[in-house]
Amino acid sequence: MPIPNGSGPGGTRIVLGTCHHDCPDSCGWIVTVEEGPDGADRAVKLRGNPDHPYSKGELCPKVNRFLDRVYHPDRVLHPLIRTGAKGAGEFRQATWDEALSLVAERVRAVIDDHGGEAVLPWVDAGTQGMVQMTSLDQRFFARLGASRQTGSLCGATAGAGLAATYGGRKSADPMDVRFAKLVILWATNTRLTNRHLWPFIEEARANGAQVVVIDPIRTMTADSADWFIQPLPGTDVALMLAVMHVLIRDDLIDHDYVRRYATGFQELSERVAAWDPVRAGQVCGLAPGEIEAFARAYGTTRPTFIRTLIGAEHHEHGAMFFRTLGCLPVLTGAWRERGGGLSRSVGVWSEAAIDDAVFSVPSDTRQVSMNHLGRALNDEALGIYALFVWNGNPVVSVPNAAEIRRGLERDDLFTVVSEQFITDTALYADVVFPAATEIEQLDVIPSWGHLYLGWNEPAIAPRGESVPNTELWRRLARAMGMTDPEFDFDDEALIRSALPSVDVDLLRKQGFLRLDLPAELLPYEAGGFETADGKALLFSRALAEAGHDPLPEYRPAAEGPGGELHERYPLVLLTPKNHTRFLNSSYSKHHGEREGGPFFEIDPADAVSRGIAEGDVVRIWNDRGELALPARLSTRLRSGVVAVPWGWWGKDANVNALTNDTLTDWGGGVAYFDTLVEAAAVET
Ligand SMILES: Nc1nc2c(c(=O)[nH]1)N[C@H]1C(S)=C(S)[C@@H](COP(=O)(O)OP(=O)(O)OC[C@H]3O[C@@H](n4cnc5c(=O)[nH]c(N)nc54)[C@H](O)[C@@H]3O)O[C@H]1N2
Ligand SMILES: Nc1nc2c(c(=O)[nH]1)N[C@H]1C(S)=C(S)[C@@H](COP(=O)(O)OP(=O)(O)OC[C@H]3O[C@@H](n4cnc5c(=O)[nH]c(N)nc54)[C@H](O)[C@@H]3O)O[C@H]1N2
Ligand code: SF4
Ligand SMILES: [Mo]
Repeated sequence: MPIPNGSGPGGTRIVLGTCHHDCPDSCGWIVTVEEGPDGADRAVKLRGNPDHPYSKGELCPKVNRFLDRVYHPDRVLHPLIRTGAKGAGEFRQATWDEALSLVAERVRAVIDDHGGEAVLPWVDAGTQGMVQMTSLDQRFFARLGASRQTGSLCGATAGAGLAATYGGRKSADPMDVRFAKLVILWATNTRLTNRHLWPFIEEARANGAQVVVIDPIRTMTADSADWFIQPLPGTDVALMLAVMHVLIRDDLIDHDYVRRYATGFQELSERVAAWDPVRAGQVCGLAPGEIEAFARAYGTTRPTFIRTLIGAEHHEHGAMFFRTLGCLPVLTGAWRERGGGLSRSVGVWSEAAIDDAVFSVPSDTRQVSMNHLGRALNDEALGIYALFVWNGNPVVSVPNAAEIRRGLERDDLFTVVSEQFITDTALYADVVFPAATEIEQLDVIPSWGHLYLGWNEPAIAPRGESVPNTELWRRLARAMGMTDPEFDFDDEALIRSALPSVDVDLLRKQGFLRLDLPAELLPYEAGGFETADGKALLFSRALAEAGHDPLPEYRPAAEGPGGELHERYPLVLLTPKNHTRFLNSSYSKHHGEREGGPFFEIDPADAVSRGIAEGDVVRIWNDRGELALPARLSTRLRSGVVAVPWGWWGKDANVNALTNDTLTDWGGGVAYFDTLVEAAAVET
């Protein structure tokens, strides 16, 4: 029998929740709560909910220890006011009233002197819960007339790329991968970043499917694949063009599907005619025979399931990657079958269930890219004088960290951070507000990796004086004299109002609820693309009008091989997620020792030519910054490509000191992975 929310044996209580992390898996969890010696509830166990249809009772190495985070001695439990220099991390404890008054007074002064747009909110997905990620803040900042955040660290470029071909962002149900006969994990490290999908892939494999991984790094997922294809970073579009070349040349096209549901086949055919596997192989660093074999496998197997997430969007031409990838299942008609098509994010389905009118009021103030935080803070003409950060740690997660630090050090900038810990960003705050953790706050988690909404019941009261983000906005709104009745809504009222078509009581009782969608989700089985005529755009006039190539095309990154900087900085630096115990920039401070410290991975040939030996401390640098890290000679990488795991904090470990802040072609993301560096052993 499913475990209902609230029951529990012998004086304990069982509380159903959902992992809030920015992770596609949105696992269901169960918290066991006991009355502690002081009479207050204490969470004593947090485990996976075995009834959850997707995560099936398993969590992951970091969240299995989530209670360590909740009860960690370093938790911020009271409001803090800065006493030392910015960045020094010297604070004194303050009362909520004092901290709120200070913020209200300083923000009013900024607005009086410089106008509302001198205030900038910066939020990421530290919790991706519906009300605790971003809700009442939208109303609060709109009332201030603040600048609006635009762009995205994650997802928007991929979504915009797919939308350029499909008109929308629908995806195949990830769980349907189990019906596939060919599974292509293209620029995604499933076993690390999407681990609960792996059993479904194994199910496909047990039924005879072949698993292909396409990645410039031989990741743990590549090690588990049947076929690993290792192109040079940022060259996949050339590979896709050659795949399409072979599909058309060998007539592996579903002509009926293309005729009915696509436009521009003729133009695309002419474009890809020039991209035979030999030419693409030169660009990608792959043997033409391997490209031929892959293209033929794609064109002759059914169903074929492409799985991709975010890795490929962190390039200058990231949107073009997804726009081009979207063409492949159209050409073969792979969308027709369960287990076919392409799956990236299914967030579009949960977004459709959310009516966010209660959260916001219209605002047409200027927009500032969250990826250019450093540039914005250092731009006198832009004039940002107050910054609010919550659910994020931009010093560690945004490119060009040195520039961000420089901006945060400004004496005339007033910075407010809501956090659970003193992160590298919170170090620069004038005021830190203590943030509740997920087991201390109510929310609904809309997943982007499966089709279930997750309920998150608070298991314990917020520790110390910490509060959920919604409560912070309510208190700040009152302190600043705002009177919208919505600021009096409690979290449950916000949730109920934002989910008009969802049976919230059933969701709460079960802990999860499948979105109201057909059991067999075939989004583009019969076309129905979200374009004007319902057809996929192999050729896109809209792209041409926006100044892009109307057809899929490969372009090298400006900061990449062949570019101007390459001579000085001959190594391409990749900085993807690499640790099972980290979630983005979270946990590295607390689980770092168990992950063995940050390191610099380099191919043995590249190491030898630079006099670098295993374990040597290596200086890695470019015009933006430098790091010194121990070398790991690694056969996971091709020559000319190096890697540093991302997520570590500190001036000497944060790899975003080096990364490229060029925005992506469209979609507002950023080109972390088009970064060039040079490296040398440090003389000791
Ligand atoms: N070099 C490089 N950089 C990257 C990436 C990469 O692959 N390489 N990946 C990018 C991607 S995809 C992403 S999504 C970003 C993520 O980057 P981050 O912003 O680092 O994301 P998280 O670690 O998920 O969360 C950030 C903070 O949110 C806080 N937080 C969690 N829950 C709450 C809450 O309820 N209230 C409040 N107030 N705070 C909370 C946590 O304590 C944490 O410090 O980084 C991007 N940066
Ligand atoms: N354990 C763990 N799990 C996580 C996270 C975490 O920090 N730790 N973060 C979560 C978040 S916010 C996100 S967005 C997802 C991201 O999930 P993924 O997209 O799966 O992860 P990434 O590490 O961003 O990138 C995946 C792969 O893309 C590859 N890649 C980079 N450039 C290219 C390219 O040009 N071509 C090809 N073919 N491959 C390329 C990288 O080498 C990497 O192996 O993971 C989530 N899950
Ligand atoms: S971080 Fe991801 S894998 Fe881990 S418990 Fe949360 S949703 Fe599941
Ligand atoms: Mo992300």
